[in-house]
Amino acid sequence: MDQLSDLHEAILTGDASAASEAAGTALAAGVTPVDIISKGISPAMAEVGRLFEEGEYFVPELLISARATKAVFAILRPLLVETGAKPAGRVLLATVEGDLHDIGKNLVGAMLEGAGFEVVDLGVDIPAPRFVSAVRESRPQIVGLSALLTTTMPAMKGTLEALDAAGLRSAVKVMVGGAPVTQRYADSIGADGYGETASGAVELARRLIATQSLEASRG
Ligand code: B12
Repeated sequence: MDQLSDLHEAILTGDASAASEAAGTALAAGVTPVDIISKGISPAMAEVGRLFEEGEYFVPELLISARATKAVFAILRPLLVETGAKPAGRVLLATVEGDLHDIGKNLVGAMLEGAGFEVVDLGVDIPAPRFVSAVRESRPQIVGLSALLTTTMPAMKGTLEALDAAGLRSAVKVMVGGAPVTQRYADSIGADGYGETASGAVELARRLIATQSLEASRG
């Protein structure tokens, strides 16, 4: 999409004001907030990740690119939530304990909001007991866990166990994601679903809500 090439460039160079301006221009040209996220921000951040892996980018570049995406989110968020329609469901979303990566999680949250879900974002480095208390408070249908480090993936299992021990496991569907996470890992820890991308997360959330309604109607 041509209107998004300036946004792509601005995120890659970490220019927050150029990114905001490019997002504004794209919106004025009729590009939807959801397309700005899925076709603009998401591939740009994937590219930033690739450049980092290849040793072309270092931590400062990553951080300024992340800051540029946050500036765009600040513009998009009110547009994503202003539909006023009945929410498609409530999702409690967070990065697990020990892990500070939030770019992917934020993209997932923004895409879910764009698809009409209500998102309760707990943030990063969230220990299992916080998930338990937040599930009690917010009563979500879905809990979404993000992990970007192989060392923090076990915290996903720990969170599932804590929900189970608190008697809450059957009250929620749990979906997991993040670069090192796989369907196989999700299955091995007993998660209800795995999403590889932010748009995949939306499909998955819809499917999990449908399964949950079906289970509820069967008693
Ligand atoms: C950006 C980044 C950082 C930034 C994070 C900034 C931020 N605010 O998030 C900073 C510089 C802070 C950082 C720090 C560290 N990082 Co880092 N980081 C990355 C990097 C380059 C990109 C991650 C990213 O944002 N990708 C873009 C997003 C869009 O993709 P994503 O997160 O995968 O999310 C998508 C999907 O996975 C999915 N998804 C994500 N979450 C969820 C959740 C659900 C429910 C669902 C359904 C889907 C889903 O949807 C998203 C959108 O499509 C990766 C390398 C890489 N290519 O992944 C390394 C990487 C993850 N980091 C790594 C490391 C080692 C670290 C540090 C330990 C470095 C250090 N020595 O200090 C610290 C750890 C800090 C901590 N405790 O967490 C390693 C992990 C290695 C491993 N095997 O565990 C990687 C792989 C780099 C590498 N090759 O060495 N990092």
